[in-house]
Amino acid sequence: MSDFLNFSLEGKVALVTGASYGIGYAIASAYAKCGAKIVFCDIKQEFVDKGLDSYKADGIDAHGYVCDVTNEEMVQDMVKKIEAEVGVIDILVNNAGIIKRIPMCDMTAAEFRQVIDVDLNAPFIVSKAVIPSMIKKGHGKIINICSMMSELGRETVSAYAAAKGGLKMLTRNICAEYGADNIQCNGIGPGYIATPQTAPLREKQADGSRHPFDQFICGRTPAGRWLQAEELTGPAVFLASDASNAVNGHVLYVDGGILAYIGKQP
Ligand code: NAP
Ligand code: GCO
Repeated sequence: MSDFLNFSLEGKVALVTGASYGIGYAIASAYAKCGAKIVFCDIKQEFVDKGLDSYKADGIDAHGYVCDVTNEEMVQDMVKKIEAEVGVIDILVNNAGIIKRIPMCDMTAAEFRQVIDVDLNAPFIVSKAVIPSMIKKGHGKIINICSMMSELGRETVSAYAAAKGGLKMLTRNICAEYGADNIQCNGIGPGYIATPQTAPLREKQADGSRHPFDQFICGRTPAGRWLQAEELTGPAVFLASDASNAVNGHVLYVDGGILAYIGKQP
């Protein structure tokens, strides 16, 4: 079969950062089902162990490493270990991320920097650690998990929007710098996904009613619902496979149509 229709990840080594659960876990699990060897990292051994148990329960033989992706020395050491113990990384998904929902004038500079550090500096650090071996190998795929906030602002997420907007441009710049080395760097821009990160936005109110933000987002999504992490996996497999070798510097929004929709009329 020609590469143009090759969606297989057979034999590829995929590193997904922050993939003990949530979106990263869904993407890594899908990659395993498509034949990839799965590697993931998390900050604490307890989360890595929990992640390994989850992958095992799903029949996936994953490799887990403790690594704070904002720490360049830890990242460089982790990549060296992965190359020695699993193999050269063919696919990197910069998924690890945090958010702080604080009105900008109430947010400290330290809080702002912490979000930028995980959501923007870390994708730079991890990409920089894996690109040299991808160049030697003659190919590589980097997928950055962007956001609706790569395109839109909203109250209380100034640091997150700044980071995710920057991540969109880092995606384009890696494309520009390393496209000639047969490295494709693209983004996935999820809409609103039901994960631990958005749980506070979906909590039932004291009177049992739906969270106002839950109602707001369902009104802004043409499908009228939150998306599931598993709905990101098809696009993630496409961008990790040879079928997307001519796609570079693109952010694929998997948002149920939010960016195309002004919102439900009253
Ligand atoms: P999540 O449930 O909060 O999971 C985030 C993961 O990142 C956790 O495993 C977390 O590990 C890990 N992590 C955080 N900081 C880290 C660090 N310094 N080093 C290593 N790992 C770290 O989030 P999610 O909803 O799955 O989101 C995953 C990605 O998608 C994020 O980049 C997020 O911004 C993005 N996104 C989410 C949505 C959504 O609606 N959920 C939409 C668009 C984009 P710990 O458990 O140890 O903290
Ligand atoms: C928020 C949400 C969003 C989602 C996602 C949307 O507080 O608005 O957490 O930021 O996480 O990034 O694409």
